[in-house]
Parts: sequence; C-alpha cells; structure tokens
Amino acid sequence: MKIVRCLGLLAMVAALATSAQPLHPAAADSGSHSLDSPQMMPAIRTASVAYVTSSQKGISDDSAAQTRTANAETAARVRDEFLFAWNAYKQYAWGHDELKPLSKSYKDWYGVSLYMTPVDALDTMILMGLKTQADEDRELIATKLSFDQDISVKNFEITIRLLGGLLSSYQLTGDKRLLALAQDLGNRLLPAFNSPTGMPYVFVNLKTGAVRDPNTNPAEVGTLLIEFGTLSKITHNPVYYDKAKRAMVELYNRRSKIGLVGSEINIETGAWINPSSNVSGGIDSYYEYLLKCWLLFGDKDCKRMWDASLKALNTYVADETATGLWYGTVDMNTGKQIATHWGALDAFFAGTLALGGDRSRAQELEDSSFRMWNIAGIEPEEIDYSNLTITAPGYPLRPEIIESAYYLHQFTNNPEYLDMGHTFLDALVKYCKTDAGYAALRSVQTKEKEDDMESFFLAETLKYLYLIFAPPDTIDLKTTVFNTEAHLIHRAW
Ligand code: DMJ
Repeated sequence: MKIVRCLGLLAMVAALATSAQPLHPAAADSGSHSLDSPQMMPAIRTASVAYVTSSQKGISDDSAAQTRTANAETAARVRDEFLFAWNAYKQYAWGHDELKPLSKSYKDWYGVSLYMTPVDALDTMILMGLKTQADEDRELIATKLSFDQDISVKNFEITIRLLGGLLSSYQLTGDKRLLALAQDLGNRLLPAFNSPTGMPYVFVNLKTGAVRDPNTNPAEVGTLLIEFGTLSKITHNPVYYDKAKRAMVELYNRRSKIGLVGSEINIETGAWINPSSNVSGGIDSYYEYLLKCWLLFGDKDCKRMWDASLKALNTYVADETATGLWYGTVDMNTGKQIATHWGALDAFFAGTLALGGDRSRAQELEDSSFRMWNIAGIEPEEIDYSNLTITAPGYPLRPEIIESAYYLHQFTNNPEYLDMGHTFLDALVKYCKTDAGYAALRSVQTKEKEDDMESFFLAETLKYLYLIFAPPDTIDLKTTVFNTEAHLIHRAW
C-alpha cells in the first residue's frame, strides 16, 4: 500500500523532471505564488501501537499478523523509552534547553532558555499519542517561550529545531500560538540573509538583528527552505521562501565545474575557503533539502539542482570498495580523493537516496553504515572505511542511520531493517541509558558516557526508531516531508 503510494510520488516526480540548467535566483520559480489556506495535518495516525493488548497477541498464527504484533510491542517499547527520557528532562531540566543526564542538571545554549527540548520533542509526543505530555508541553511553550532576547543564535540550528518544530506542531494541533511564535522567530532570523550574496551569516541577534560570522558551510546555507518556505505557505508572505531559496541557489551556482560544492565558503565574497567535498556534516542536509524541497513544494529548480548534484556525487564521491559502498571526500574542483572517511552524520544519505528513488545504492549504503555501527556495538562518529577503523569515537545519540533504516523499511518492507531497528534499540538501552534519561558516549570503544542528551534524541532518534515499528501507514510520505530535525511538515498547499 505504502510502496504503491511512494511509487506514485516517484512517477509524478519523474514526469515533472526537467533538464539541468544554470539557475538564477531572480528567475527561479519560488512556487510562492500558489498559497493556499493553512490546513491542519490529517496525514498521520497516532499511536495505534498503544492499543495492542495481551489478549490480542497471538490472535492469528499468520506470520504477517505475528510480525505486526511484535512490531507493535517494539514500538510501544520505544515509546516507553521516550517517556523515560522525557520524564527525566521534566524532573531535572524543566523549562531549560537540554537535560544533562549524568549531573542531573540542565544547560541553556545561550544563557537563557529557548525551550529546545520541549519544542524538538513535541511532534514526537503527538505522533506517539502521548496526549497528556503533549498538552502540557505545548502549554509550556505557548506561555513561556519568548524570542525577544538579546542573544546571537545560530541561524541553522534555530531554524531546523525551533522553526521546524513550531511549524510541525502548529500543523498537527492548529494551536495558533505556535504559529505566532514561528512567525515571530522567522522575522527575527530574516536579517541573517542580509549579505552581499544573499547567503546567510552564521549568527543573528534575535533582538537587534546584528549578524556575524561570514564563513559558513553548505548545510548552514542550504538547509533553511523547508522551514522558511513552509512559513511562507502558511502566512501567505513569500519573503521567507524567497530569501531561503535565493541562499540555496546562490550556493548551487558556486558549484565547481564538475558539479560539487566545498565544505567552507565566505558568504560576503562568495569564495570557497575549503574545497573538500563529501556528504558529511557541514554539507549533508544541503543535499537533503534539494530533494525534499522538490517533494514538498514541487519547486522544479530544486529538482534540477538535486538531479545535477546527485550525478556529480555518484560520479566523483561514491566509492565502491572491498568494504562496501561509501561516499568519501574529494577535491571539489578535480574530483581527486582526499580521504576515506564515513561517519554517523553521513548515514542520512542512504535514506535520501531511497527517498530520491535509488533504492539499490541506498540499501548498499545502509549496509555499510550498519557495518560501521557494528565495529564497536554502537555507532562511532567517524571511521576510515578503507580498513574499518574508528577515527572519532564519540556517539552523541545521533539518528541518521535509524532514519535511513526507517525509509528503507517503508520502501522495501524488508525485515532486515526491523532487525537493524532491534540492534539500535538494544544498544541504546544497553550503553546510553542512565537513571536520568539517556547520555551521549564519549567513546564507543570504552562506552564512557558524557553529560549530554541533545534535543535531537527526542526529535529524531526515538521518532525514527518508533516509526520503523509503527504501522506502515502511520506517516503518508506522499504528503509529508521530514525536515532535517525530523519535524513532520504536511504538504497542505
Ligand atoms: C540534527 O540536528 C540534524 O539531523 C542535523 O541535520 C544534523 N545533526 C543533528 C543530528 O545528528
């Protein structure tokens, strides 16, 4: 059923494909002229897994029914772990950005709280059917969160976590207070785009609009359009879409002759500072958004940019080796290989490939990432894939390999991805669970913990893990796109 839906979407995507051409922001089709009325999100099924009782277990000896029951039990287990982590946040960090699980305290990124964990966690709670917690969380956000703060914030992080989280939860609940917060935040972030090229500065002051740090990377420039574009669609004000789209196009237009981008760029001069090219952190979600902005907005420029970029990546960056398929690091101008590194962040790319229709490479790549996970029984931040040795041993509770397993399970229904899901869940519980939430690992080799539970653990890691086991029609991928922080955005236009 799901596969049929996705094939339908891919057919639509293919039918609308056009040939690659250079893009000029002024002429680009922003798609911002066809704004519909905001609609609430009808496209998710919440927590049907909650209601599988023991009397229903074994209701049939049919193996599909048994799989469904087993999956429902595992999804309920994931939900219990989410609740455990959330309750620890409530007990020790309520009203603050993040829980510090070892010291049983909290941290605020910028001295004052921007309610990072409450906003990031809210749509996961709604999805899991945790209504009491979601209502309490929503009330906290709506009554306490204020962006009228004299602080310089990272445009990228605040966009993907807070703007994305508020918009998603607004679509899911219809609570206009969340939309008002999102619009206020969007307006306060807009000055970030006031650069000579239109690409954003790294930091923007929420009260004064002062900007700083012109040296940035493709991910921070090109991972804004889902959130800003959705704000435009809902508010009928094209300014957000146009600014974020221009930034993405300006970056794309600075690709090398062989179609690749580097890992550091100055947004005042437009000059590249670092020509290393890969799909790793710092570039990763730029590629993700080229594809997803096509799927969410039907923006043909995004489709052209995605197709051309994917071709360049598969030509120069993909590396088929004795240890599997990987995407390495090459010089953006020559395509010459610089490094054979792969990491936890890179693991998103299997899911993006699957979403883009290349299931075969996606499966191969996910197998490679799973090989990385299994080196130490839980995923290191980075390995050298030429010899499968760990080059960066931390694990900050990242979601990407789980996200990719979710997409692949959706598209293939292959039980291999359920097995992966069990491996992920068991390892998280075994190595990261503390008596007050979940902790990052300083080293996957020693399993030494770190006093950190990033908000994306509740926004993404446990959401994708839950979705692997939830009924396949829980999310309709034909009408819903996840932003890079796993916030659900419904295509209501
Ligand atoms: C999240 O904030 C987002 O997924 C981002 O795109 C990359 N890093 C973290 C999770 O690892």
